[in-house]
Amino acid sequence: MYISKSFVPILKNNPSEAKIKSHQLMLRAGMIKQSAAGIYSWLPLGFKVMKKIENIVREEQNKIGAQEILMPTIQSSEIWKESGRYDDYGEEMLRIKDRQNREMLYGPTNEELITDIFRSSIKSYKSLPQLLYHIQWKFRDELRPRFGIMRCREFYMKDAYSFDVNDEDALYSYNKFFLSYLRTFKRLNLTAIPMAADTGPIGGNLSHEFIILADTGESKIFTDKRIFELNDDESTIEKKSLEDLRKKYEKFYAVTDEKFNKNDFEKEVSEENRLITKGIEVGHIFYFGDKYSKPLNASVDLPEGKKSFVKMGSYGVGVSRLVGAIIEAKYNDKDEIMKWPLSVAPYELAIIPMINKNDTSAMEKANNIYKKLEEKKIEAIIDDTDENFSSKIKKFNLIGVPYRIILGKKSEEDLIEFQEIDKETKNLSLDKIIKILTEQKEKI
Ligand code: 5CA
Repeated sequence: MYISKSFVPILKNNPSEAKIKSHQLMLRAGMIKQSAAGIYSWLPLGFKVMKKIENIVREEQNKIGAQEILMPTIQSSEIWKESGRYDDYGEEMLRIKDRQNREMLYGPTNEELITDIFRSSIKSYKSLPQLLYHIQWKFRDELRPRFGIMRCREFYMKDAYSFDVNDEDALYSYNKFFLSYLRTFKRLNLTAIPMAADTGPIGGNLSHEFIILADTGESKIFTDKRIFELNDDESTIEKKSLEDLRKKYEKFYAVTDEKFNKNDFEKEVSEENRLITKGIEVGHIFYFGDKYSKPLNASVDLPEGKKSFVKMGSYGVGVSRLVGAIIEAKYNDKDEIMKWPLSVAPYELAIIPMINKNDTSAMEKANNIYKKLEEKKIEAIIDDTDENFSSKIKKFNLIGVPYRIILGKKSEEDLIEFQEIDKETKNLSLDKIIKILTEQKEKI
C-alpha cells in the first residue's frame, strides 16, 4: 500500500473538542470521523486496528469453547417486557417504532435476546454448558458521550453468555471467561486487572471489571499494588486451575469505587502497598444466576425428571473502546510518539524512501522490499509522498507504525536503516529485519 493512495486524512492541529490523548490522536491520524454526538465512522486506519483487536478477542473466546453467533442490532420490546427491563433500562435505551407501530429498540445489551434463543431449542441438562458470544454494535443513549470512542453512544462490543445447570458449573464458566480476559488483554499488550465491581443494570451479585491504569480513565480504583505482579502463565482451563487463578487474584484488595470500603482497605492493605488511582474499564463479567432465565422461563430437564431454570452469566469486552484504551496506555507524551503493539498495529512497518526526482532508485528499492515483506506476511506501507524527511517521521510517529525502514543516501548496498519507532536506528540486512519481525509476531 502506498500512503498517497490510502485514505488517511491527517489533521495538522488538535481538534478543540478532543480533551484526551486518544481522542485527539484518533482524529488527527484520521482513524475515525464523528458523524453525530457519540457516533463515529471508522476510517481505514482505525478500522484496521479495531478488526485486529476483534480477532484476538475472537480467538481467545474460541479457545475456551465459546461459539460465535450473530444477533441483530434491532430487538423487539416483547422480550424486554418479559424480563421487566423495558421500563427499568430508562432513557439510555433507544426506542424505535416500526411502520406497524410495533415497539422496537436498538440493543444496548443482549441478555433477553440470547435467553429467548436458548429457550427455543435447548431443553435438556445434557446440552449444557453452552457458551455463546457475538461481536456486534450496541447503542446506549449516554447522557454525556465523551472522550471520542471511549464513552460513545454507538460502540462495538463482544458480549458472551453462559448457560449452566447449577451454580457450581456456572462459576466454572465464569472462571473460564476470567482466564480468557486475562489472556486477551495480555495479547493486546495491556495489563488489565480484575476488580470487584457493581453490577448496575445487568444485575447479579458477582462481577469483575477488567481495568487498565490511565489518568484519563473514568473508573476510580482502590487496590493493593502487588496485584500487578500476578499473571496467568501457569493456568489451564481445568476447573481447579481456574479456581486457583481466581483465588490468587482475589487475595489482593482490588475494587472500583462503588465497592470501596475505607475500613477494609486500610485493614487489608499495608500503607506502602495502597494504590488509589484511575483506570479504563475494558471488560466486565457478571454472574446473575436465574435473573433472566426465571422470568423468561428458560429451563432444562434434570436427570431425575424435574425442571430447573438455567444459571447464566454475561461477559463483555469493549472492542471499540480498546482502540482508545491502547492509545491511552501506550502513547509516549514526552517524545510525542504513538507505538501500537505489533498485535494490533494498522501497519507493522513503514518504508520511507527519500524521494528524489532525478533518482528513482530509492523508490524502486522500496517496492522490492515491500514485495519481499509481503511474501513473509509482514504488513508494510510505503511513504511515496514528496514531503520532507522530518514531516514523514512526524507523520509515522502520529500513526504509530511500530517499525520503519528508511531508504536514504546512507543506505549501503545490503544494509538497510531499520528502526523500532522509539529506539535507535540500526543498519541491518533485510533478512535480519524479516527475522526480527517474524519472531516478534510469533510471540503474539
Ligand atoms: N451484557 C453485559 C456483558 S456482555 C454488558 O453489557 N456489560 S457492560 O455494560 O459492562 O459493557 C461491556 C463493555 O462495553 C464495558 O466493559 C466497556 O468496555 C464497553 N462499553 C460500555 N459502555 C460503553 C460506551 N458507552 N462506549 C464505549 N464502550 C462501552
